[in-house]
Amino acid sequence: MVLFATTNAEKVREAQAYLGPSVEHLDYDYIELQSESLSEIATHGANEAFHAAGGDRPVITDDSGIFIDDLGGFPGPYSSYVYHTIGLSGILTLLKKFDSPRAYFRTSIAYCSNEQIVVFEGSIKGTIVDPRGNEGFGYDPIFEYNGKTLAEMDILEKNAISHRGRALAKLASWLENDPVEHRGVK
Ligand code: ITT
Repeated sequence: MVLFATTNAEKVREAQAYLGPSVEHLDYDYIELQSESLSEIATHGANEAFHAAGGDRPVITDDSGIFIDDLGGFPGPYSSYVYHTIGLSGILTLLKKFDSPRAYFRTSIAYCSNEQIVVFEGSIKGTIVDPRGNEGFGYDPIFEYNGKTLAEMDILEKNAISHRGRALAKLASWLENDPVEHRGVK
């Protein structure tokens, strides 16, 4: 059993689609470190959430961001703030003069137990387009990969190619090879 500390239930759905029901949602809002590194933010959050949850069950956190090349990587680690302020339409306005702006998503998943903290990363390159699709969440409608936005993919399709799916794949294979502590997680 692994606790997934996040305020975002959609992330948990994606992790459960990958790792199964042994991933349990811990609705916990950890203090986000002011950092440009997703991995540092996730690690700090995992450590905090692990102790807040009692310190007897492994905890994962996921810090993700979208990095737009023409905007120098903005919003990157500030993706949540930007999503809740200017939103998708604000991003599209900023990108008006650019033709097929390229971007990538990145996820850092931090796993914290009483023995260790390990980070797993994944990324995906794509293009920013006008919104399409009703699946997914966040920036999915404006992020196109291979002709489809992430919001035009079901959860399994998205997991197969996404930043989070790639990080989850690394976590899954690490859990499979890891001893005692995690047996039964996957
Ligand atoms: P927690 O920090 O509580 O886990 P959050 O939603 O704030 O939840 P992030 O800071 O990692 O998570 O997310 C930054 C922003 O990027 C936020 O607006 C998300 O909706 C968005 N986002 C994260 N993963 C995404 C994905 O797979 N597809 C589209 N948008 C995503």
